[in-house]
Amino acid sequence: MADSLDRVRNFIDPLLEQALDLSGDASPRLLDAMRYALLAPGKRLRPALVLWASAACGGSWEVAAGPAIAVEMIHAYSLVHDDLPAMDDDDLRRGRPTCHRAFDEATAILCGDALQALAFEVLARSLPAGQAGCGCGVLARAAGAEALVGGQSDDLAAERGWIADISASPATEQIVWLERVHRRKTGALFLASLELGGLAAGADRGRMAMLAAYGRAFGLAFQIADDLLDAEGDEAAMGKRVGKDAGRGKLTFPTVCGLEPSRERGRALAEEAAGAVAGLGEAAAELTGLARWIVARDH
Ligand code: GRG
Repeated sequence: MADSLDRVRNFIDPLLEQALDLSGDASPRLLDAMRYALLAPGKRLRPALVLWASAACGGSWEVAAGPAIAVEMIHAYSLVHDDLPAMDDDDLRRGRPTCHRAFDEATAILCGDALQALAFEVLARSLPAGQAGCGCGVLARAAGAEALVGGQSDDLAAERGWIADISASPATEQIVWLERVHRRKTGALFLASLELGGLAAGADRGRMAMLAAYGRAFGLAFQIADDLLDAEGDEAAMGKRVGKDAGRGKLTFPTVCGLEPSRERGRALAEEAAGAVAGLGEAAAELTGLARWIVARDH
């Protein structure tokens, strides 16, 4: 899987760089921050999902490239804003100082704003008009109040005591709450990656349904693995602070369900994701491999 992800990175990173080749009207400091955040060494999971979903439905990487870039821009913006002092207040991301540490807080806010807007500009011009409109709708929904931003807002509300203390509820209710937050905060952008890949390939309804079922299971598997890595992972390998969740008494899958049951659930979800795209045959081999890798990774 490492080689496959390297191939995606080698394909997508020059295109991300090109997409930041903006006119002289863009502020130089803002542009530097956008480059810093977007080109930082991430795993490029979301572009990989767009490209591999498209390929699994007979599409080409070239046609799916615009949506793949757009999703990574939304992801990069969300990380920059999540790291801000008003949110998670982190100083390390992707092995480097966070954007507001490397630049300043105002520039980091503007950098996120500009990456978000650019994502839609890139997506709008990368596909034929009908598909582009549909793609912008898919991405906007995944990035908005009902998904990424809404999930983040509920997560903060629980952490800061703005809503009733969830940790006082029975474990079954805590799990429902956790899944609802993460389906929106983390899962929605993964699901949108699968949908955009299918859209770029002109996939029929049956294939779109397979990709969506994969995306839903993958998103939750990813989050459980991310929680486990925060509990047990290595800071150098992760390129970000670990142990933050426990330090803040934050509700996570391992704290509610325990380490081993969480690991088992992650593995079961990875198999569910693999099973969802089994009907696409060998063309979905990368998607299957990624689902299994995501719960076995160390970063
Ligand atoms: C601030 C609007 C707004 C949303 C924030 C994405 C997010 C919502 C918060 C990020 C906090 C976090 C660490 C969530 C866990 C899941 C996650 C998105 C991890 C990072 O994704 P990876 O592992 O990162 O794909 P790389 O750096 O490899 O791209």
